[in-house]
Order: sequence, then C-alpha cells, then structure tokens
Amino acid sequence: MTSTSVRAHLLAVLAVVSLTSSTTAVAEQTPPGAPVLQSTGVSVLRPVEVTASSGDRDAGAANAVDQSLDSVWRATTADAWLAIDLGGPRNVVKVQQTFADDDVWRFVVEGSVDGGDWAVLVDRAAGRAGRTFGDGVTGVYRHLRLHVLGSAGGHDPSSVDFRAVGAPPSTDLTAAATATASTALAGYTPADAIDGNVSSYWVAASGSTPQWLKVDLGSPRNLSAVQQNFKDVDTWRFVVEGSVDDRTWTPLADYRAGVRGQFFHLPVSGQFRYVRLTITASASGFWADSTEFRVFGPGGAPTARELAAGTKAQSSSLRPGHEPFTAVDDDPRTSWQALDTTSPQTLTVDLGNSSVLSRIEQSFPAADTWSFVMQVSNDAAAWTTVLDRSGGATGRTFTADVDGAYRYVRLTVPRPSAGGQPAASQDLTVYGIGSPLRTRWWEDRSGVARFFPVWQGITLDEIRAQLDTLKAEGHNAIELAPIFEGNRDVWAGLGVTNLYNVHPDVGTFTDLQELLTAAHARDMKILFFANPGYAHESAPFFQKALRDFAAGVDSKERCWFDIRATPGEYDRWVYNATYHAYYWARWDDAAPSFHFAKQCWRDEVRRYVTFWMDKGFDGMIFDAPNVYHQTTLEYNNVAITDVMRNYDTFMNAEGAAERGFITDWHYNSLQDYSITQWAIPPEPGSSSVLNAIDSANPNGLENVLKGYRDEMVEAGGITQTPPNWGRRNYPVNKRLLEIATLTTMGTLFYVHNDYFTVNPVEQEFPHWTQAQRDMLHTLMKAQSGYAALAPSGLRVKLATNDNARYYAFLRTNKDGTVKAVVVLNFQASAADITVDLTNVGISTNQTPINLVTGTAARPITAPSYTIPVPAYGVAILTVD
Ligand SMILES: [Ca+2]
Ligand SMILES: [Ca+2]
Ligand SMILES: [Ca+2]
Repeated sequence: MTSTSVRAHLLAVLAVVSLTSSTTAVAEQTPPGAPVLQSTGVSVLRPVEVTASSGDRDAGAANAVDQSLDSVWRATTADAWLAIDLGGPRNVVKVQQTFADDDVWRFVVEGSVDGGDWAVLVDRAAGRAGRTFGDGVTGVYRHLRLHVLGSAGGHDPSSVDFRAVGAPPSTDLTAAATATASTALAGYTPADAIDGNVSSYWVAASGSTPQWLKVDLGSPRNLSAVQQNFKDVDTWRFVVEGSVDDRTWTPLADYRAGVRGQFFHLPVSGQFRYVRLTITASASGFWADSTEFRVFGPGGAPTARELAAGTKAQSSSLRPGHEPFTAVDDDPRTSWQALDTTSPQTLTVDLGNSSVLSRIEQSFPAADTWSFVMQVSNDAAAWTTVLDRSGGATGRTFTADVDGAYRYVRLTVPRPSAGGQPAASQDLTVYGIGSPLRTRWWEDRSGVARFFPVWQGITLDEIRAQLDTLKAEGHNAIELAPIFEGNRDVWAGLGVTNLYNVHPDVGTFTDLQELLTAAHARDMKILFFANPGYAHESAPFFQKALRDFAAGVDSKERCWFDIRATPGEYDRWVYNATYHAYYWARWDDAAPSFHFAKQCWRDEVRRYVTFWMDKGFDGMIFDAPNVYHQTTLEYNNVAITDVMRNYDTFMNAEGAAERGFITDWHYNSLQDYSITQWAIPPEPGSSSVLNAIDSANPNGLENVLKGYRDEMVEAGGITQTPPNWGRRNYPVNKRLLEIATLTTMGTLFYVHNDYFTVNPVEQEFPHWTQAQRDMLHTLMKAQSGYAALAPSGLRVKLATNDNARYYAFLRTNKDGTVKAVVVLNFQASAADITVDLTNVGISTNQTPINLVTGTAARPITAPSYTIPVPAYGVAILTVD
C-alpha cells in the first residue's frame, strides 16, 4: 500500500506539460453554451421575512440577516428564537450562525416546509463552545429557525449574522447512477467519484492521458448542471459530454483549451443517459482524477426522501458479518441478523436529529411469516407504535405510515419467523423531510484532552469537576489512558492486572458512570484506552497461568499467554525462575503479552471489549494492535473491530500507520505518523510541521499531508495529532503556528499531556500569556464549531504569492458544502499574503468572517485575494 504507483498519483512529479505541446487530436472548439467560470453553484438565500421571539421585530431581528457583521440582533430573554421565511421551498446546503459573544452556546437550528412541522437540522442543545458555527444541511425548506436555549456564561441570545446557503433546485442524478472509467488505480474506484464524499476519489491507473470517467443515469434524464471536483488546483484540460446511446456524444462543456482551478460547476442542458468526463491533460502532471463528479437535473417541490442511509444503527445482538449498520447501508446484498433465535431482538436506527417522517419500510432478507413491531421515538425512551405485526404477517417487505417528527426508529422482533429464521433486516428505510446526521462524532468535532489517570494520580471525580472548564476551552472529548486496574510502573498503567475493574486509585464504577453521564449531558465524548495486548506480571491471572504451566494443568489463564519450557527464536522471551517458564513479552519484561493465536484469548477479548463499551464509552484506543502477539487481520477483526462495529464507534489503532488498518482491519482513526514522530526525552523528536516552521518554508508540508492525512481520510478514517511537546521550551508563537496548522488541516486534535514527553498543562501552559492560551482555545473552538475544519473532509492546496513562505488551503466538510480558506504565515514578520481563489468553488463577492479574530475579514472581490496575516499567524476565513 506504499507502492510507488500509489504514491506517484499524489504528487505532481512529472515535467510540466506545455499547454501548446499537448494539443489533442480533437480540434479546439467553442463549446455550445459555454458555461460561466468561477461559478460556485450556491448562494446565500435572502429571506423575505424575519421574526423573533423578543427584541425589536422591525429593526432588531433584521440585523441578523442584513449581511452586515456590524449590526446585531439581541434578545431580552435567555431562551429566544429567530425565524426566517425564504419565500418558498429552497434547497438548503449550509446554515451559519455568528453570536455577538464567545461562550458555550446551547442552540438548535430547525427547518420546516410549512411552518408547522419542524425538523432539527443542527443540534447543539447540549452546548458547543465558540462564536461562529457553520454546519452542512440536506433538504428542502422554506422556514429556518434558530432557537437559542441558553449559554454557560449568561450572555443573552444574539445573532450578528444568521444565514442559509442554498443550491439551485435540483435532483442529484448521480445518487442512483453507476460509474465506470477508462482505468482506475486499485482502491480508487469510479464509484468513489459519485459517493457524495469529497474526500474519496477515482484516479486513473497511470499518468497517461486521455482518461475518462462515465456515469450511467439508468435512463435519459433532463440535465441542469454538472460538477467536477479535481483533487488539486491545476490547469486542467477536460471535456464533459452527454450521450443517449453510449456511442454518439454531444459536448456539454469543453475545456480542452485548458482552465485553471479545482471545482467546476457547469450549467448544462439537454436530455442524456450517459455523461462522460474526459481529462486530456494536467499542466503539472497530476494523474486524472475526480473526487466528486455530480450530474444534476431540474428539481421540483419538496418531497420526502430516504433519511436512514448511513445513519447510526444498533442491535440487541448480531451475527458476525451482519452488523446492524448493514440495515442502513442502502445495499440489498447485506443484512443485519441477530446472533440466534433468542427473543426478543431489536434494531434501533438513530437519525441523529428529529425529522418529519412519512413512511418506514422494513425488508427482511426473505419472504416468511414474520412477527414484528415498528416504533418511533424522540428520546429512545417513550415509543409510539406505528405498525404492529406481532401476530405475524407473511411477506418480505412491510410499510408503515408515519405522521410527525421523530428521531429514532425501532424494529422489535418478538419471536423467530414461522420458518425459524432469527430477527433480521436487509434494509430499514425511513422517508421524510429532515437532515439526519451521517457523520460520526469523530469526523465532525475535535479537541481531545488525554489524561493518564493511573499514572498521574487523577481521579475520575477530579476529571468530572473539570468538564465545564474543558468544554469552555474547546475540548469536546476526553481520553482516559488508562483507568483499568493495572500497574502504573509499566507504560503509564497499561499493564493489566484486572481486565474488568476500574483502578481503585482513580475511582469506582459508580464514579465512572457519573463521569459518563456528566460528559454526555455536555455532549462530550469519553474514550477508553483498552489494552488486550499485555498484562502485568503481578496480575493474579498471570501468576495462576505460570502455576498452571508448572503443574501441567490446562486452564483459561494459561491459555491466554504464550508460556514455554524453552524460548523461541526471537529475543522477547522472558525467563521466570520460580516456575522455570519462558513467556513472550513484547514491550517490557514485566508485561507478558496475551496470545492472539489462541481462540480462548480472542473469545475473552470479545467479552472484554463488550464489557467496557457497554459502560457507555464513545470509543476505544488500542495500543499497537498490529503487533499484538501473533495477531492477524482475521484475529483482530473477529476479536476487536467486528465487535466495535456493532457500536458504530470510534476505534483508534494507536501505533498502526497504514491505510490497510482502515480499509481491511476496520479501525477508523490512526495517529499521524507523517507529522509527529515518537519523541522520548531528551531527544527532541521530529515533526514535519516543526521542520517547516523552523526552516520558515512550508513547501514540503503539502506532500506530507497528501501522503498521509488525505489518504487516511480518503480510505474512510481520520488521523489524530497532538503538538510535538517532545520539543521542549519551543517558542510559544511558533507553537501556536504548529497548533494552527494541526487544527485547520483536518485531524483530530489532541492536547494531551504525553506520558513520553511533557505534560503541557503543568510544564508548558503556565509559561504562556493569557492571550496565548486564548489563541489555543480559539483555534480549538473554530475547529469544532465550523464544520469545514473537521477531521474528515477535503483539503486542497491554494497557491499563494510565495509558496516557500506561506501555506494556504481550502477546507470543506465531508459533503463539500461548508468551506473555509486557511492562510498560514510561516514567517517571523507579518505579511500581506495573496491567495489564488480561481475556480475553487468560492464566490468572489463576499465578506468572510476570520474565525481567529471573530470579525469581518477583508472582502473577497476577485479570484486574487490578499489578506494581512500576523507573524507565525493564521487567518481562517468562512467562505461560501
Ligand atoms: Ca448583521
Ligand atoms: Ca468521492
Ligand atoms: Ca443492507
């Protein structure tokens, strides 16, 4: 997976192709209806009316939608709402709200077609720190409502600017299309160009051109627009053509003469079944690619659409390989199945937000007489039955009509089918109007505070007491590394002495439940650092294993370890003189490794993972699972990741560093080894970002980010990255540039007090000024408040007036609808930096908000945009 062919397409390594020397066989021609360049396809929606629950209705509320960042609406009550009427149904893709004050805000944004039934589009009811919030939205709405429920700091509800961004009324025809291509690099399929995720892409199998990508819409359709997203800004030569028979082609948009940019929204017309993109050259030698190739048709009135695909499903049990998410994967080849015929069984789908539902369809894998009940709920506690077939009904697919706004849908199967089949769902589809959450929490927020409770002597109660402070600073998750009963002298307590207990030094299970409950009430996530990799030699179960070995007794404990009378050929065998036994210990003589080649241990790991996840954790970190003793991909998946997938949860393979750990081992988060390397004092360690800062030249960073961060996100995971605290006493202004780079590039940002380096909370932050601490927190809040900076999503380098001194990129959320321009100054002096915004999907008539200052930035009026950036500073601009 690190072959040169895979890497080569990432980099513009070929000699620059002269535009005049690469003339294609096709004569340059003026395309019919030549589309307008610099078109973004989206615009800020102008309301026809704005109302509010309080304040001056005629002047106050209007201040929120006057597109001026100098005027503000303020409410006079702690709980207040602001509503806009768009004058008719509009295709909304983004909402953005800027408060007058920085605080922890509790609010929701709702949408409605008729002003009667409201769907929740953005849910921050548990609070989120920051001032400007931007979120991607899907659906057609006429009314939008900002409902502020309160703030931690007691600020009155306000809005400097509340806006909705819309796309033309349209139908995304690629959603149900199939794609093929001239060639494709393994793992980068044509389907990746029409999957709705701007981070995944098709790329040709080589750098030779021309290459084509073709979409089959299934039948001739009226077209209104085509969008092509390249991975990189370059001067591209391409043509888009339409066909009804796959033989005769009509040019729809012709750029074979060359056009600079990365994002092309091309209004087209005509009726076609096939749409083909042919790429004839890239000036810099990039291989032909498409992160998203979308074909749109004219849109109509708002209609119910399928909401459940890609949302969160959980089940009472599962047969391995039939995880609950397969019931909401929009794939008829897969299905959830209960482990066995034990009854009852349930499958619960969480849309993430309350949506206005109209219909639910449940498809079993086969026709039979099935007993089941379908229910809906808004709190997963009080359920309303919408279809009761507990007496049995014959068939395969069943439909329930629904009327109302709900968030949860539950299928309960009280007994096996008449034919003896266990509970199952091939697909559970939910139709309605709403904006379900398709992102997973680790893909759309950041700011993880990592504690080493056992090592540092911090109790769970002490962490709970810090939650409000951590939240206000911009943290959205806490990692407990670790809290189980283990020996603190080995790897911060990772050497397990009791697999199933909280370490008495840090608290009890009651304390743990209180921490989880308090964190979840604040919408903060709690991560469990697990270690099925090794025990501590003092563990009672290991001592029993040694005794049983010496006595020749077979036992569960002895089975868990690799204990022998004579050592094997490698050097990690440790001799125990008392029992005349050798045991394998990968990381430390006092840390005997568990033995993954043994079925008994894999079974135990499944129990162990289930035990802790059932406590209510929001994810787990596994320490170097790729080198667990004699593990394999198959052993890992059956013992760990298949179990974790049942929870649809965060799983980090700390220590693993390649794409395959996401695509095949099924972890969804990896450390960013391309940026921060292990650093053990007194060595300073190495960091790609610090190297760029120290050399005042960020030019090398682009290939570092492309080769790791972007690739792991393409594969469906994210990266996690802390600052390189191993470099001690690093100048704080440079440290803040490092943190600005990390919080904007799209990684899960950790402010961890690293066991192997320093504890920044105690050793670094006390030396910072308040302004410097404020900047850290501003950067963290910007990343979690404004979806364009999320760990998932697209990152595209933008050219500056001096790429050897400055670094700029475009960031978007996963669906490409929330956008930011990031400009980083790697110089020791302030600079006016010019960024090239030609054809990157950004309007050249807008005033961005700089999330660093919280104020209006210099207006964008042309593709060439100049902005002042402080020494070692950053500008983070909200753009539409
Ligand atoms: Ca305003
Ligand atoms: Ca894609
Ligand atoms: Ca399925």
